[in-house]
Amino acid sequence: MGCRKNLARLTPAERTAFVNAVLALKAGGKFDVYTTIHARTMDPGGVMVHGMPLFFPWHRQLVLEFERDLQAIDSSVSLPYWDWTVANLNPSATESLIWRADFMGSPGNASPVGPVTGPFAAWGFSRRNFDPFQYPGTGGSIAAAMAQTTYGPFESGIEGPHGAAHVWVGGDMGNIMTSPHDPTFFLLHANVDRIWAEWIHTNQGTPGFQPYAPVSGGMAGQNLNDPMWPWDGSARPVAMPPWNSAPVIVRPADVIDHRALGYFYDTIDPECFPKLKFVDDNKLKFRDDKPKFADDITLKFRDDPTLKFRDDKLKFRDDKLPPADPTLKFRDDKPPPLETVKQIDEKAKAIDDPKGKFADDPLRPQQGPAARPFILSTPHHSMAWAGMAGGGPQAAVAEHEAAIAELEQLLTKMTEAQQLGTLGPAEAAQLEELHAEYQALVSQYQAMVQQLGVATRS
Ligand SMILES: [Cu+2]
Repeated sequence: MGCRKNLARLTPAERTAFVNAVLALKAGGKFDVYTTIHARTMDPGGVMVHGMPLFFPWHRQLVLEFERDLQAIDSSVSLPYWDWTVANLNPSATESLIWRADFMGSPGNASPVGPVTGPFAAWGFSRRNFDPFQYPGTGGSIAAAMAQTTYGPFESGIEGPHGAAHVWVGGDMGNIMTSPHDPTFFLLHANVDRIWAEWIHTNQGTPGFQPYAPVSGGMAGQNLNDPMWPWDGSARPVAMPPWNSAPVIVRPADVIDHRALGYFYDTIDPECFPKLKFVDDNKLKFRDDKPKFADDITLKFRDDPTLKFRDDKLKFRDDKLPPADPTLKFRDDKPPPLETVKQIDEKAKAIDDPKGKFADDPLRPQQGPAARPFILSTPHHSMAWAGMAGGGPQAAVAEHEAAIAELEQLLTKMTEAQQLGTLGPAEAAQLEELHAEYQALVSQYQAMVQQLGVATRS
């Protein structure tokens, strides 16, 4: 099981592990069998895997066997893929990430072809003397092929650009008889394989979609359930050790689902996506009541395709609006209306006064419970207002007004905390009590204002 990554995303350790496994496979004598199998498909009477439907499934099985051979050497290794439609340079564009001295090695170093330098220089294969900052391209052709919805046009639309990439690397890679000599073959074909996987991934929900064709009635050996040499139990046209001695039957139908084969691609498979959502999700809080940005780490959102920002529960509501009120409002609904208050206190400020204090304004001193704990006694307010308070009715009104304002701030903060899920059970119970207290206080206040003969709006 493993993720096949774009070679440009390999870590240095992954790059080294891959190269070392390939070198070990070569040293153990099992590498060159892949060149032999590939060349033997060109024998008279051999299985036709180029320019034919089998192109995708046959090469999928070949490349998978190669990857499994590498994993037998180092289980951490997965086959990288080479997207040859882009340059694959480092971020400063000073270095190729594929033709590195510690990866695929250099282009051919003499014209027309010659031995390459790098980990595989001693292998004796050749490459064209291409510019490592250039690349085969043909991305447009691939997009056109990906837009096809039937297998035939899709297959031929991809095989063409694939062949162009072979020829662009040149040397051994430019010839079907020799191309797997160069390990780049497997990176190129991992990309071909990814493209087939993505095409299936894109279309598999469409009724009638066929990830492979022909299903039946096609040329012998090319149908969905026809075994593919050398995984067909035969020695036709030649015996191909080790597969002819312990035959494993592999048909196109057996390799349609790459996920069932135990590998994944970093472009489409969730197994390859980063699991981390927030770099620091232990400390991270979305709160605005006490911003301390100087102490906070920089918030980073990783490019995680599974990341979702849900907002179906979070609501910014004035909790005193009717529940059905769909209009989002940030309002100070402190009763009574401003005109009424002004008759009592000329310094009262309008609702949208820019100098007004907001509970969460980081530039102003905290006015909420953290700075000035609110202490309220309902019995005191319920009995004290009618002339019993020291300053008479006017003072009682002012006292109520101050108490209501303070209680509103506290309620707002606690309600926000509740919506954020940071309110404890004891505080939640207190919130309930405070709501009741608030409503009682407002009723008293409104009755008081009416009894004092002050005009009010409805
Ligand atoms: Cu081939």
